[in-house]
Amino acid sequence: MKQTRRPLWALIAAMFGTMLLLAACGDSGSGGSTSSASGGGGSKVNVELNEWKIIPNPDSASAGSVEFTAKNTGSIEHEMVIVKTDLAPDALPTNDSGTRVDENSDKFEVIGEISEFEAGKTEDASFDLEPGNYVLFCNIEGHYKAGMTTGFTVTG
Ligand SMILES: [Cu+2]
Repeated sequence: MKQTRRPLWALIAAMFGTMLLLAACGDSGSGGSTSSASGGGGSKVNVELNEWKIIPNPDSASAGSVEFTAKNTGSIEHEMVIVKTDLAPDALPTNDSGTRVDENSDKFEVIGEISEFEAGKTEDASFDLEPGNYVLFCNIEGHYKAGMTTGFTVTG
C-alpha cells in the first residue's frame, strides 16, 4: 500500500519553524541577533514608559547599533515606536481624530518599535540608527496626545 501520510520529520520541522517565527516576533530585541553590537561599540539607552511620559536616558546616542531597554513603570500597557524625522515630538501627523500618530505618513521614516507590553515589564530591542533627529512615542490610542512622545538625537 502506498504511504500517503506526511512523514513525521516534516511535521516536526514545520512545528519548529513556527516556534522560531513566534519567538522571533515576540522577542524582537535580543532575538534579532543580526550580529549587532552585543560585543561592544553599540550605545545603550534606558527608556521609561508610563502615564503619560516616555523618557529616554540618555536622550542621545552615537550612530550605529543602539540598544533600547524599555521599562514600563506605569500601570497599563505601553509601547515604543521610533521614527526618524525633523518634526517636533508633538507635531507628528495623526489620524483624523488625533488619537494616534499616522504611522503611514511620509513625514517620517518608521525605524521600528517595541510593541505594547504589560506594566512592570521590561523589553529591549536594537536598531541601527543613522545620525539625525528621531522621535520616540507610544501609539496606543490616546497615549501620544496625552504626552507619550519625546525627541531623541543620534550623532555621527
Ligand atoms: Cu502608552
